[in-house]
Amino acid sequence: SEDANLADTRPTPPATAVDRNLTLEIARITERAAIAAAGWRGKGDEMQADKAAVLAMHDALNAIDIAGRVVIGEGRDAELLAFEDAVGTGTGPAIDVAVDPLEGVTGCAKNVADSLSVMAFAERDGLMRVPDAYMEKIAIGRGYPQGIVDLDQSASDNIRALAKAKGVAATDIVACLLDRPRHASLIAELRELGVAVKLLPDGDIAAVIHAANSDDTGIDIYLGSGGAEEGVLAAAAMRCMGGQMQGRLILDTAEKKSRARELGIKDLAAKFTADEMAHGDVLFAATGVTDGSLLRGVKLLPHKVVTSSVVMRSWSHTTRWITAEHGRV
Ligand code: VTB
Ligand code: MG
Ligand code: MG
Repeated sequence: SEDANLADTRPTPPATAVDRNLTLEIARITERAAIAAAGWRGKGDEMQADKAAVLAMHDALNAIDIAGRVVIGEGRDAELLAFEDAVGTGTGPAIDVAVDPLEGVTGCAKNVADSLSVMAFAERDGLMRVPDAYMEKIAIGRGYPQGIVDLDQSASDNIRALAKAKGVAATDIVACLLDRPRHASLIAELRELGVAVKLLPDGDIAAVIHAANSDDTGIDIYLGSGGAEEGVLAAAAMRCMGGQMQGRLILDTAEKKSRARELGIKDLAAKFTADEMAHGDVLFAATGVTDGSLLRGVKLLPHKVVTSSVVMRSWSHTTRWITAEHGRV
């Protein structure tokens, strides 16, 4: 029978939905930032690489017709793309913007895998505001009963539940997490169960996307803590892909707690679903800076520059992989 979704018999999106043509604009922006950062690959200078990406993203973003507002940005005191900054030309739809112009600055400076330029667009008030803190995260792909993994369960219980739902042994599960000393006991617990632990030097937005695409990547679950802002960006991607994700802020200082309250977070110990972190219609885009497991890095050739990007939209659940050739004139 004909797939209703492919036959395009879907209802018209609500008026509040993000203009779908912005999917090309958002990809253009991450392309620009990635190209700018590419010149800094392997130069050992994280700051300059990040600065180049921020500037390029800022300029590209300000050229498009949106009344944008930075919700996830470069911090409160940043010169460019700071929290609450107005972005875009100011005419056009009201859009809340999340940016990480160079996600994985270390990977870029060292010219190793998975440095990306990342951005999300949402309807006004569609993105959660978070303090500069870590977030405990868990993510799996679609097709599982709601709530089979949960941050309130032990890692072992989560793995057992996932393995059972997949109809495999816990030893067949591949779990991915950031390679950090703070994860030592979590890693030990997973290895005790015989889980295949995949340790990443950096980049947990890509890791969450991998967990959502487990058929392709072989990664069944993402676990552990990483940046809270990366958590919101990953939630935007997850909304487009349709898996399950939870995040819980790690507010281990009085300052982080009071900042969270200032940002309107009432229950400081709350777990947030992907939908709570990024709601309504959202767009997500990433362009590879260095060659990685998610995307090819920018190719700087004499006559052209080649970029590889992914752009997704939650309303339609579309994922587009875009290879772009930018002619050098
Ligand atoms: C996290 C993670 C990011 O950097 O922010 C991490 O979310 C920093 O963690 O994806 P540490 O403070 O433990 O180094 C990334 O891996 C890359 O920006
Ligand atoms: Mg950044
Ligand atoms: Mg980052």
